[in-house]
Amino acid sequence: MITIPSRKSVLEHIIFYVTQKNTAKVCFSAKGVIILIESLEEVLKDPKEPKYPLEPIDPTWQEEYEKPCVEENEELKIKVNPADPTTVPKFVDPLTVPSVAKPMLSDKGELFYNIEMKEVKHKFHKYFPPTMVWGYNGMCPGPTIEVPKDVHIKVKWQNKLPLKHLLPIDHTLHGTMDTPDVRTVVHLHGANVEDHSDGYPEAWFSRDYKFVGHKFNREVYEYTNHQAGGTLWYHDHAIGITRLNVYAGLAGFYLIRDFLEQRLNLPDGPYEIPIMIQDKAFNEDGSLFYPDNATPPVSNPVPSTPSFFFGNIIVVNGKAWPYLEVEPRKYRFRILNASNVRAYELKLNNGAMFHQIGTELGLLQHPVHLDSFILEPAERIDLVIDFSKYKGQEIILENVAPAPPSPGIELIMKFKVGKRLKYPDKSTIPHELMPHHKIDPSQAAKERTLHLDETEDHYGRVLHLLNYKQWDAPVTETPTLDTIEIWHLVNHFDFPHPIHVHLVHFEILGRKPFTDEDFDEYGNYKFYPEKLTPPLEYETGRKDVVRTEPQQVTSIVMHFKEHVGDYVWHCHILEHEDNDMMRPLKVLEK
Ligand SMILES: [Cu+2]
Repeated sequence: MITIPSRKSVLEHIIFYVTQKNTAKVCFSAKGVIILIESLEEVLKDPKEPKYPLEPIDPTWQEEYEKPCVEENEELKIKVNPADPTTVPKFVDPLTVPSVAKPMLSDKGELFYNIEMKEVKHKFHKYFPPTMVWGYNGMCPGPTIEVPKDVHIKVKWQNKLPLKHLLPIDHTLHGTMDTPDVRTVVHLHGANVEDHSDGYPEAWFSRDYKFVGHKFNREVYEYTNHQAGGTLWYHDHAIGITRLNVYAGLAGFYLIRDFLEQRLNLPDGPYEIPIMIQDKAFNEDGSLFYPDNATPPVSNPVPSTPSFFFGNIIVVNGKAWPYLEVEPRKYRFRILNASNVRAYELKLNNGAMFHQIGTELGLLQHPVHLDSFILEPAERIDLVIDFSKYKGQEIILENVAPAPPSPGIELIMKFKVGKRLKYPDKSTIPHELMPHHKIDPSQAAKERTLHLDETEDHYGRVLHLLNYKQWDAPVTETPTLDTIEIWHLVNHFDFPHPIHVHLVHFEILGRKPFTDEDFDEYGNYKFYPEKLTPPLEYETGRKDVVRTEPQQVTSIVMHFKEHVGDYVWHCHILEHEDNDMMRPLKVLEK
């Protein structure tokens, strides 16, 4: 195994080389610049001209962008209480962009990543004391994994965490009674992947694999990346404690780059930035706060998981209410809501438009121009903002979602638009983005009516269920390989739940309020496509999470076309997923 060095003369951006059947090698940069080459030797002898040279074209750029923005203010530091968001100054930390994970290249030409989960101290805010968190490679968010479509990679996810959990464990939830408190398993959210590498909740492992769950089968996960380019993310999925592990920091981006995308001339390199939004809460000493009781509280058991927990501090890429200095040009942002519960409705405060180019799992056919959009937990959107008309202005990315209110929660981050360009902006937002073949719902082999409802558990707490069944009940969703299915998600609650199906990408057919009349004598939903309200314009592409509206049926269609085996589907409100809104999904052989 050798580590491929980055080479300054090709640009520090270049991270690794991919061998493709010895016919050609692909040089793939960390910043999205893909250069085809004949051999590694060729690159080393004759570096290609980089798209973004190290020296800026406009030398005056540096004066504007490299000045310090916020001076240390000792007086302010004393007044800041991390437990009280009203005392926390906004937009004092620059947005950080997670670094790109560096793989090793094996003798067989395979790309191999070794990623360790570690407990580290992290600064969420300039004036907060350091906070103990759990991070992949000790980073919050974890390092971004960038891979070209169809290039096979291997990842060894290693648990190097302490034996005691950072946060209160509820030992009454599924999978928590006879397992070590600190256990992890990594799910690559949005991946078309074999079941052995999907991160099944019961395939968990403790530190150094000392204890493993009954579904554990391997230390090294394999990802073929055989799917369209998209904005995936990896996060913890361990049974019964997913909400705690993700909240503690175990989440990161995974971007699949599509060669078809390169011809589009979208903003790239330093002008393409992933943005992970989370809400967190802190104690006065800067440690992470997570409640130890249910909503409403119970006297026994304690700790009890809450069924909702909203943080009161917005964290973007690991920084509380950061700012980003941008040039007056187009930028591409891939925005992920990695919060446990909170949904956001995002808007720019000066009325500027978002130009959506993609959903979770790929580019749209045509861009969609939006002035706001909702992101439920785990949803992603791929969009371009053009700052060229706003030279010298400050623009706030706002959250206009109505609930639940908290001081400052209406603010996400600030863009400070400079007056000068470092390089001319030659990027475009083409009208034709990516060809898209819709799944034909008339070809569905099966329809399933699946209810989202609640009951009460032994201790009088709310228990959330899918189709009236708990996690441990035998599998009921068993699609056959190479069939199309339509799922009707019937939300009986008075609030939305984001439903995520592993393995497949789906399309939203539409939604419809329901009454008893909508179901036949067997309880099956009577599906009339013409009666549906179509999906919102920003939901029309490939999805892996859908907002199921309260008191409505949300119909989705999907093709189980590549892998068989054990997967899951669940609510992505992590407090619900852990208790007990998750069900097995088993894809059967033809
Ligand atoms: Cu839910």
